[in-house]
Amino acid sequence: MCPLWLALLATSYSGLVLGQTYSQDDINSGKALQQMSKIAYDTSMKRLEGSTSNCTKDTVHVRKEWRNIPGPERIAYRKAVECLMQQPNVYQNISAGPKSMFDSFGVLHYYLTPYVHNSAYFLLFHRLYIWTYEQKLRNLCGYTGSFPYWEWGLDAGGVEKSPIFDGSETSMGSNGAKVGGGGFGFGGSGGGCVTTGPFKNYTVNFGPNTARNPLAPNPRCLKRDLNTAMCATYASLRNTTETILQSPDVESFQANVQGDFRYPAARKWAMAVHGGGHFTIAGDPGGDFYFSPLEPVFYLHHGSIDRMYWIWSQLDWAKRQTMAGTITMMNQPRSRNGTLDDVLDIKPVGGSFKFRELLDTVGGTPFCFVYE
Ligand SMILES: *[C@@H]1O[C@H](CO)[C@@H](O)[C@H](O)[C@H]1NC(C)=O
Ligand SMILES: *[C@@H]1O[C@H](CO)[C@@H](O)[C@H](O)[C@H]1NC(C)=O
Ligand SMILES: *[C@@H]1O[C@H](CO)[C@@H](O)[C@H](O)[C@H]1NC(C)=O
Ligand SMILES: *[C@@H]1O[C@H](CO)[C@@H](O)[C@H](O)[C@H]1NC(C)=O
Ligand SMILES: *[C@@H]1O[C@H](CO)[C@@H](O)[C@H](O)[C@H]1NC(C)=O
Ligand SMILES: [Cu+2]
Repeated sequence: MCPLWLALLATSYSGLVLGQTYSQDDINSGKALQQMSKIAYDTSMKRLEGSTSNCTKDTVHVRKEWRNIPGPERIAYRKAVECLMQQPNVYQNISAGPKSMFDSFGVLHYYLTPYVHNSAYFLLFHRLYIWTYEQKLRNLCGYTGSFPYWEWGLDAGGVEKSPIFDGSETSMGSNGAKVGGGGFGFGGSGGGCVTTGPFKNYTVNFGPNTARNPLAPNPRCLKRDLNTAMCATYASLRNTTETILQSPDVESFQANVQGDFRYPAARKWAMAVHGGGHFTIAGDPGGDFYFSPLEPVFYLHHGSIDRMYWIWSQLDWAKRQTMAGTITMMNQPRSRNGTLDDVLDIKPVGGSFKFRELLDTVGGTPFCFVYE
């Protein structure tokens, strides 16, 4: 005999999370996501009450959606990114292509791509990666505001109008100039160089991945090909919410987030929120699997992936501190399973940590942040 609540817990169909049910309307509108985010926030804060580290309720950083950050703070964030583009590159002896600390993050991602996508390390690597970037903005460039994320679903009605891409002073720059016939999948509305506002003058220094020497100098403009259909079809509020609700364990969660076709249940997500967000920006280097971090909005996009992971894990924190999968992309070449005792070393860009240390965003070693 199985008590009803246990049966409910064991069921993982849409709309039900730990006994909480959400209507389809609340899922589609983002209300359910907001409520789950609140539960996650409260769960993390509660853990901080017993904190023995220097991460406390007073020191914890709250990451925010771009449009919930005041204009002057968004400008300060963008200026800090421009500052990072002026700081010294830490891979000085590999090639003349990379020129700045901002570029160093692109080099690191290029090196690690075959191990940190569709593998055991995807979620925790990207968590450490964007956090390290945040630390550089703070420590090298004096940024003191909130670290932003991009809730894609808020732009499903028109990415060009997004406060992230509207080309205003408080945005991250505009769409690319309209060019004919380009675009991935449905075809975007730009495709050329960013025309207005921040990052209009940013020079992408190396790449693409298809170049004979991808790290060699190749100065060019930043191109974007904003794609509202991509956003609405794969990264809607409903997609984000149901991905969280329909993933009972980390293996299915990471498969659903990435649309990993090795998993039959993950196939319906197709491009999924991860690819959906990337290809909503698209262009060059935004659409480049290896060099997408040279697109400044990459970090807002992966902020949202990390927020999803944070919400998902807080919803059943006791059971969701696990790792699944092998240590190569799509298990090619075949490799062993990853473990939480594996070490993630991102020197010289950042530090070296056991994956286990990266599970808790309020653990204090190294992380101390939550999302709202
Ligand atoms: C906590 O302490 C460590 C080392 O003692 C330091 O690196 C880190 O920045 C501190 N974190 C916070 C949130 O103060
Ligand atoms: C670059 O320098 C680093 C640190 O000095 C060294 O570990 C690495 O082997 C060098 N790489 C090349 C290609 O020379
Ligand atoms: C880009 O550079 C030009 C020439 O230096 C300058 O006039 C313009 O203000 C810059 N635009 C932006 C958005 O920074
Ligand atoms: C993703 O969201 C869109 C818009 O709400 C919806 O049409 C689509 O069916 C969703 N995808 C999946 C796999 O549920
Ligand atoms: C690797 O993990 C899978 C499940 O994720 C498991 O079935 C398999 O036994 C593990 N392999 C080893 C060698 O532990
Ligand atoms: Cu990546």
